[in-house]
Amino acid sequence: MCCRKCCGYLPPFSHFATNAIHFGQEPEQWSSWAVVPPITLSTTFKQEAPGKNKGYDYIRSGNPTRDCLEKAVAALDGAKYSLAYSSGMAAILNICHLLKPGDRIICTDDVYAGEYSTLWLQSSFCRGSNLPGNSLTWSVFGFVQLVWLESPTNPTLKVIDIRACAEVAHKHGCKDVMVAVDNSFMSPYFQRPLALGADICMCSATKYINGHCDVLMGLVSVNKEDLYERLKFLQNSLGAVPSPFDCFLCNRGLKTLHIRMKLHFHNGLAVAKFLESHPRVEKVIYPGLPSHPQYEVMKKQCTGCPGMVSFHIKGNIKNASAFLRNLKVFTLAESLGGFESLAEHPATMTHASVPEEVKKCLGITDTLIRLSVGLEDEEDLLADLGQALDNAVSGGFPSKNHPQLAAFPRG
Ligand code: P1T
Repeated sequence: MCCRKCCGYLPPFSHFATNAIHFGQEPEQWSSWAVVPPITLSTTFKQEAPGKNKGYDYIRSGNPTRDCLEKAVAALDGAKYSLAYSSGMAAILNICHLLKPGDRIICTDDVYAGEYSTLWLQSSFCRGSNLPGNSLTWSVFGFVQLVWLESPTNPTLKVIDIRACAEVAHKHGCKDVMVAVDNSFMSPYFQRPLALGADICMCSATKYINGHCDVLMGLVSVNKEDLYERLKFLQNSLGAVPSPFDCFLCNRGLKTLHIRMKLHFHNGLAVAKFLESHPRVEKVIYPGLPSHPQYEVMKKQCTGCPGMVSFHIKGNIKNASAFLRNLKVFTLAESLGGFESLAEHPATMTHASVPEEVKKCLGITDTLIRLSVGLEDEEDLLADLGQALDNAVSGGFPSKNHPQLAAFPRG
């Protein structure tokens, strides 16, 4: 595997896009001087003598295509090290393996359902947006080894004050407490958790980082050498590593992250404002709107907002369902962060496995709809939402002629 000392890489550039495009991608590292990093499919690498290799020995331990991606991601996260995994969930499981039996995790209550089920066995969940100001929570910090934050939360988009949480955790927590932030919704373009005091930045690269809904991947960035060494050992020994082809695709997606995020923000804000002024919408949740309860925290710790907009439609589950079935530009599907607009119903889709009483407490009701606003033209997105809202509340049903909608029975 690469020792990171032998390659003569330049230090990171001072601006985001230049790092995304160039850092770790130097053509001189390949014998061909290829400008686009090649996909190295070989699972094994010839050794000069037993134990003497050119930086790589076996694909699970290290791979040149994965190395290129990890270097660029580290530069974007403002980290010394980054590690890639076969999914966001695999990245989370690797982080959990840093713990010993009996160690405790404290976790924000509103997280992606997969994380909810992975972490709940050993976690205390608490209201994330209250964490720093809650004296009861401060005493809880004294018993935890891992503080798990997701900001904004999925799907109700609560914003957590990362710096305040990290300060409290490091002051009141155990000696080796680790603060980890799931940065999947923001991407490093809008939020850098390590600079805000977190120890671990985790991302489902399946979302904005890859951005094309064609790769499943997780990423973890850290600055502390010992944490990196432990995670590197686990990455290899647990073996949940991405394929070279997926690394190539994700690295390609990364090159346009800055442009995509700007347009996601533009379209997300336009959609949020449109919904907020629409008579058939009960409530809009978008951290980039002044009406969001943690708008000030958002402005303090982020440089923008992604295309994630949640809202409550007026009425009941029938109206939510009719709205979703009437959409033509937005596709009714799980996941987020791709170039195409998606819409979903968290209560029955992404968060269906969360217990009913927890969903109720978090506000994941039958009328909650989550949008991942993509990169299409703003006018088409607003027109689509407008017609679907009209049809949803008047009880209208989709035209059978539309191919996407024909798949859904009238119910
Ligand atoms: O799907 P995967 O790459 O394993 O990532 C899991 C994950 C982790 N963290 C957050 C905040 C997530 O939203 C996810 C996956 N979420 C969805 C698939 C979804 O539709 O919400």
